[in-house]
Amino acid sequence: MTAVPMKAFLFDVDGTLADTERDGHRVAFNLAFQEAGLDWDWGVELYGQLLAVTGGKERIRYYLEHFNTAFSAPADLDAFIAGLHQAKTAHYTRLLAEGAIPLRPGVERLLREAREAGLRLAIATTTTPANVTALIDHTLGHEALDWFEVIAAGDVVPAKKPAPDIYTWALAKMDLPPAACVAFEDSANGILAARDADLLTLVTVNDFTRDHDFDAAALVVDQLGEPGAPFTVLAGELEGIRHQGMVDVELVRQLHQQHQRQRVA
Ligand code: XBP
Ligand code: MG
Repeated sequence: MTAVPMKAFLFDVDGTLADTERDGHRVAFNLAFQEAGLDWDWGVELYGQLLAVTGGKERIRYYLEHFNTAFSAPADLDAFIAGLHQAKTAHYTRLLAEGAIPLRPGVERLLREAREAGLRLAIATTTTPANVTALIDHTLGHEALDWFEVIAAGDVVPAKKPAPDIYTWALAKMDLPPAACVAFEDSANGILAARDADLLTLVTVNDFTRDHDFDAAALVVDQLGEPGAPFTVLAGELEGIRHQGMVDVELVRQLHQQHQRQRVA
């Protein structure tokens, strides 16, 4: 087996590019429920539990099956959920347009560095495609959508994370082997998906995911870091790796090389 050079970064969206869940998705779900005359209210703690299931439509169904079993569901439950979810997406994209959610520290820096270094970029997320477009549009600007050669999102694969399918789909579109790529994730479901797609993965945790199991991650940090605002390493080895307290292309390249050497050995 020969070592493969690093060619691309694949990014999760929610929790990784931006902290979208608590003040974005959760709020949008609640607005959609209110609008539909439902008295459902997803507080922060309940929402943390509901995040066990990826995908908004799947999350609503999970809520009904496990947290609101008394609700008498309409005959066409699929259509009912789809309607609620459509309204939720409209609220969510409006919140993003209002500038409610910034990118996480270090995200724009790393994306720009990766582009300068000639790395290819992609997105692999379970969220709805319109949400990805809105996030990029209202943070990096519309042209930045072209930075990503593949945006793999939503229902493009039926099995959402923790299934590896969204990553496998993106890799096939890019015509790249997993060994040439590095994934960025924030959650247990995300790392399982990336691991089962054979991807080396870096994790940035957030308040909802801090206690998740990240055994499969090459490195777990609290954030990507910025000059003068370094990351804290939560798990993983940086021994023998030169770094400046930030996840930058050089740090990721060294981790990738280390991983390649272990694989080839
Ligand atoms: C996170 C998700 C998404 C969002 C909601 O995805 O599970 O379902 O919470 O978005 P990731 P939708 O971290 O993979 O980006 O309502 O559009 O599904
Ligand atoms: Mg995520």
